Amino acid sequence: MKVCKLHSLALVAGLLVSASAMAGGELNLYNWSDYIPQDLLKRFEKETGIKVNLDVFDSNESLLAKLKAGAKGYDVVVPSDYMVKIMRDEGLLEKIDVSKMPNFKLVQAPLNKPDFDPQREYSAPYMWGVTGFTYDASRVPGGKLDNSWRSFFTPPAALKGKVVALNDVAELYKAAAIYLKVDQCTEDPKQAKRIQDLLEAQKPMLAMYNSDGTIERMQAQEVIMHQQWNGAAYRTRQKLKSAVFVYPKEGIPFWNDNLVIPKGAKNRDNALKFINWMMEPKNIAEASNFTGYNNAIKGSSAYFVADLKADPAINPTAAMRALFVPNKNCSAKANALRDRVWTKLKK
Ligand code: SPD
Repeated sequence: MKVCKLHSLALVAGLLVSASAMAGGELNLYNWSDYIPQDLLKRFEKETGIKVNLDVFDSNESLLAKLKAGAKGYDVVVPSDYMVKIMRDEGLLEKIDVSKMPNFKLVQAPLNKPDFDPQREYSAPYMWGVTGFTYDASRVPGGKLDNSWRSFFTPPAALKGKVVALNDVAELYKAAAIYLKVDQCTEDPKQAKRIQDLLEAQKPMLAMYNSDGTIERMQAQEVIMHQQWNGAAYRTRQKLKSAVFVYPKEGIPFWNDNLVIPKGAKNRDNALKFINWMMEPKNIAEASNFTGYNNAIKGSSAYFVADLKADPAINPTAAMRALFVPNKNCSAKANALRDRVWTKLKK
């Protein structure tokens, strides 16, 4: 009887919660996997009465393909820098004048006026970070690898089948281009062929191409080396103390991800509310503490946990910054060369 009473109380409470969540309507968020904490979304729901539905993707290209195929259900999606421009040019985004939002004053330079959206008409900053690779020092010959893309593209023979590359054409092609000192937007078929040859030669060393589950795969010691984003590397190191994240000396891919509203989103007002809410220092800091990446919001670092504050990728030195290679929007010719390399590689 007591159990029954408690049960019905819980049911009533549950109904009340979902009724109040429904009162503010819904928000359909399409984000990278493992890229926002559930607790933060719960707090947004509690504070606004807006129910959040989360769906996930694993690359900018799959996000683009989904939207181009006509997916209509999303209110906020999270493309990287170059992809904001592509989506904008393809007419896939709502103009939302982020620079006029109340919290925009907190966005720090240079991400208040990025090349891909200089007036911040379409996008708000989410996380920023870099791409390198992590290895397990306890399992590589000699306990140390050179801090060069060479270690990743031509790993020691002992690592055969224990290396993973991101399943991301933009990331892998760009890293190879940096290593070979080729422009990431090369229009020269000979240079693209050099990239192709490098990636084809690396392929037999790989266990797979996969951008999801990188942290778990490393922590479980299923593999020894993984191309990774710095936040994933930070989280890997929390459980695998022998994990070392490499900032390659030839150049460090730099990116930033953004919140945008796809054209025709049904819950536009809720999406605008969410985007402005995410620019609150405390809120975006909670996302940083979970993901392990920095963000562009002034005052948020005061809420960072100590480990995150101490991470070199969060406060890069001038020497590290000098090695950052931001994403570029390449010509159609360059993209066609790159896509041909990828299609051949994945056959
Ligand atoms: N877990 C997803 C993390 C996404 C990090 N940003 C991706 C940038 C791609 N260039």
